[in-house]
Amino acid sequence: ENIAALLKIAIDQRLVSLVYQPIRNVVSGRLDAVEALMRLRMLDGTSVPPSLFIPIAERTGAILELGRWAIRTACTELLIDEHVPVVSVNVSPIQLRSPGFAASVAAILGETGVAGGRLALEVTEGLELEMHSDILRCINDLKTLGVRIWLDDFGTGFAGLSWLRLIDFDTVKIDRSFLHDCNGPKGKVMLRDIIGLVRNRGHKILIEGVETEEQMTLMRQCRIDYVQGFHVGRPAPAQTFRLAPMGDA
Ligand code: G
Ligand code: G
Ligand code: MN
Ligand code: NA
Repeated sequence: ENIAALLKIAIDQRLVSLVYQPIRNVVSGRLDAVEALMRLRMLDGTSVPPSLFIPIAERTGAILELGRWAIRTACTELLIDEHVPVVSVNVSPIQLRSPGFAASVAAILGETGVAGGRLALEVTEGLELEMHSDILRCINDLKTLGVRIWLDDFGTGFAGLSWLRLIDFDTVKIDRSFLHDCNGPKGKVMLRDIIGLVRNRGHKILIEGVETEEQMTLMRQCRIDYVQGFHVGRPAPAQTFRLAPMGDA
């Protein structure tokens, strides 16, 4: 279809870009990281949401080239600035399963001179019902480079718990639905149970979708490590974060 065709020319035609959303350390108050989010423009200027084009890119295989482009772009347009401590980039399980992915990340880090520890890759369980040994090997290779591995959208898929058993994630991002559904007492218990589960396994916890000061207070009470959401900041182009040291933003 027409998006599949668009994805083939998207990089050359500069139809894809990255925006970055800040991540705040709850204790220090500093912006310790930003998440890179891909944007796609059609030829007429209208934009296609990732929820629409990422699944198509995964189906056609275009995700492999787009994924390498995203990591290289995050390194060259943002991580070259020492003010930005860490950038996280979303990766699809298809990338982790593809031969040579870890080597391509090593090559990008080498070319750009960015230390591996400043790159985080967010992996989503997605539709993957089982953990392939290829994925585990790839993640181990990435960890050898110093790259951080985060689990994204925790609590929304089928396989989250088994992934947690198999992989030593640096940080687990708890899906925003748990925060947004926690107005009633049942929802709060559920959120606290999930926080306990993740914390007892020794992972740092990031809660997504923090939109209000009340939610921020709850995050402090729950001793959450990192927050992300409209209350901290909306996704914005790279130059927004390059103007000032991030701690002051
Ligand atoms: O910011 P936004 O609503 O547009 O992002 C929606 C979802 O699209 C994100 O949760 C993320 O999982 C996915 N996404 C955004 N950028 C990328 C990317 O570069 N690669 C992959 N695989 N997924 C992405
Ligand atoms: O990778 P991930 O699925 O986490 O993608 C983040 C998505 O969540 C982006 O599409 C972004 O626009 C969206 N988002 C970020 N902060 C908030 C927020 O505070 N509230 C809501 N509803 N969505 C958010
Ligand atoms: Mn993400
Ligand atoms: Na997420």
